[in-house]
Amino acid sequence: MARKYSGTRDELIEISDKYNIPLVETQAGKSTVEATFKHNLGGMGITGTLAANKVAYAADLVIGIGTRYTDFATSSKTAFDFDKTKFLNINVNRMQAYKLDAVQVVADAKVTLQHLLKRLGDDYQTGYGESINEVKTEWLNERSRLSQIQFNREHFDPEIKEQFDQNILNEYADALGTELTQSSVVLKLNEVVSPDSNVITSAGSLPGDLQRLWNASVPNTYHVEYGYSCMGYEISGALGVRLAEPEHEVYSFVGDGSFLMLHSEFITSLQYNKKINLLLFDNSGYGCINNLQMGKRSE
Ligand SMILES: Cc1ncc(C[n+]2csc(CCOP(=O)(O)OP(=O)(O)O)c2C)c(N)n1
Repeated sequence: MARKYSGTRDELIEISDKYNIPLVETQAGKSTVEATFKHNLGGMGITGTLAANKVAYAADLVIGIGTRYTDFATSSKTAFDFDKTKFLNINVNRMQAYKLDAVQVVADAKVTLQHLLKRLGDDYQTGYGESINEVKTEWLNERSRLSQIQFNREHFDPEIKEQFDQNILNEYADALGTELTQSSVVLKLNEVVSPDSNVITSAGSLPGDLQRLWNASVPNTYHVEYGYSCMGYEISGALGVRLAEPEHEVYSFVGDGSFLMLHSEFITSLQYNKKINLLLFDNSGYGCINNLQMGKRSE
């Protein structure tokens, strides 16, 4: 599990390649290593990928690099098999290093990985064998299935079952004036947005969908505020990202709820001629909150 601030891309690739270790990503760590790297299995935890969660549960050792092990990343501590899994945490923050009763290394991630690489020698290999490639292929097939899902007005089978009947779904499509599913749109955008663009989001259903679906093929191009998951960060944050990296396009993924809550930096960006691209996903409500309510059988 990795985060990106100490610039560990090269060491992560080297250690993963040499010893056949799968890499999984937290929200803040996503895109430290490009998604195209063969052992990068993508997002970890409740909003993560099938592949990342499978290897995490199978692991006998998890090396947590810079991670805070938040509830999303650990699926509220159900993502690991605590009977067998041990943890080695590398973190500059001692409190975070203590988590999950780990062996603690309070140090910079890059320097620690460089030491580990020297000390592990040339003989060691994990027992994952071909299974890393197999779970990655399985997940990429599932991802491609999600990209193909098309709404239909007769017998649509939604991913979240038994909540809306066909009449309600049709009404919803009519009210919104679209039949596109959010995951298919995210995946299409991943094909057409130039890979060196920065993508940014923070609240609602989009951070989860992006952590699972977005494949960043250029390192450090994924910027998601999921510490507080603060609605309204999407547009103000996009302007900040544009100011910090003016040579790259920035695409802000924003839900209609977040957009209504705070969009004034949209005007600032126009005033100062700092271009940001807004992708507004209008599902006419607080979709993720509605989802939680339905999950608890609330009307
Ligand atoms: C400032 C703030 N207030 C409240 C919340 C709690 N909250 C999280 S997501 C959400 C609804 C987001 O709705 P929308 O932006 O339309 O996204 P959707 O879930 O529909 O994708 C709310 C109220 C929050 N994260 N931040």
